[in-house]
Amino acid sequence: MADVKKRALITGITGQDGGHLAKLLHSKGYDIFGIIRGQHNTRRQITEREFPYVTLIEADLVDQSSLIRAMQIAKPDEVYNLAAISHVGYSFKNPQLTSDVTGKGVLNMLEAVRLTDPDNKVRFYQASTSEMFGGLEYNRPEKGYDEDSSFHPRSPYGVAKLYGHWITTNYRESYNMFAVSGILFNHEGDRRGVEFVTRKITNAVARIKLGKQDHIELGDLWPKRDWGYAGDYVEGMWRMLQQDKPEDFVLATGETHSIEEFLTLAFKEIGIDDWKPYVKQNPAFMRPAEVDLLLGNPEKAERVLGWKRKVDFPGLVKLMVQHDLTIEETKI
Ligand code: NAP
Ligand code: G4F
Repeated sequence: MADVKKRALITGITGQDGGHLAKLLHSKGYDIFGIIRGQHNTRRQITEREFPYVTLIEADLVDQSSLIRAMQIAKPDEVYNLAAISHVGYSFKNPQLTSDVTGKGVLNMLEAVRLTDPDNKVRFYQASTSEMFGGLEYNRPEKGYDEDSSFHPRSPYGVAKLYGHWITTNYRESYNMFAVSGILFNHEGDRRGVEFVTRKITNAVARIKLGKQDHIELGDLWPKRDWGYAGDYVEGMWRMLQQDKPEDFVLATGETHSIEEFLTLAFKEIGIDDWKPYVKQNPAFMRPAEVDLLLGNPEKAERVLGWKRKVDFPGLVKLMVQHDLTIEETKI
């Protein structure tokens, strides 16, 4: 008998991780469904063009009836809940919306799964985040944050994600669902939005090299992040849903670097050793509360999932700068 194709439903298909995950699942032969929101979504056309094999379903994380409909259409084996208001700075300006989408939206999706899957056949992935840990001021693990570290979120985004994290655990324990959270540290790449600091830098560096821009304005440069490549991280998400039992996992590189270090490598890539004349600090990009340092311990994911990041920090910066140079060279 021929193998039956697996079916996956991805929320956040138009985002960075949604794109990487769609490619990965397509390479594994899945039938893929993606949730797209809004009647005038500017990313719809580009998504349809890039991923002709994805069936788009109109739905919104704040509208549970739309999520139930999406489940009925997709009939998925696996649900990847990647949709969120994901920008930490934005979440301070829109805290209630962030709470509704990034927090309560997870409950809406879990309920949609529970109501349409009485036999608990569906496997559910929740996109949790290292932002829930809050940084060294509150939490000082020796080898980096792991699955047992305590939480102390420092933004409306982090607080909303913590709700999503615990409600996923609660549905697993209450209803025996295969529902897991991946606690992912920062992951970047050529699909990263320009509103995030790494892509903002690599895009500006490319434009400076081509004479299209003369400086970049940034907020604080001292925070440190554990930065990996998004393409590596979606592989970890998929592996979490292939396990025999539902468990949460940290995905991280185990290294941490400051924004200054990122700037140094990015400018070196275009032959500039001293980036300081090209960078201005602007308080508009600073946050009311900052996470000083994030460092993850991926030991459990490496041991149980056999997952390991492939792209290292210099490789990530290079990949992003080179990609932006190519894009900017062909733009008018
Ligand atoms: P992203 O690029 O910002 O994508 C977010 C996605 O959510 C977009 O597709 C967006 O769709 C969708 N969305 C927003 N509001 C929605 C709503 N009300 N209903 C349905 N869809 C909605 O984020 P990402 O970097 O791919 O991250 C994926 C997930 O992982 C997010 O939950 C993020 O919080 C989490 N995470 C990310 C990282 C990281 O470093 N990237 C680390 C840890 C956790 P539109 O096109 O309509 O805006
Ligand atoms: O690139 P960021 O906006 O990412 P942040 O805040 O670490 O959040 C990302 O990673 C989380 C995982 O830890 C995800 F959950 C979340 O969804 C998102 O993907 O900022 C990184 C650092 C911060 O300390 C910020 O204050 O860069 C600092 N920064 C300095 N200047 C800036 C800027 N951040 C942005 N976005 N823009 C600036 O101009």
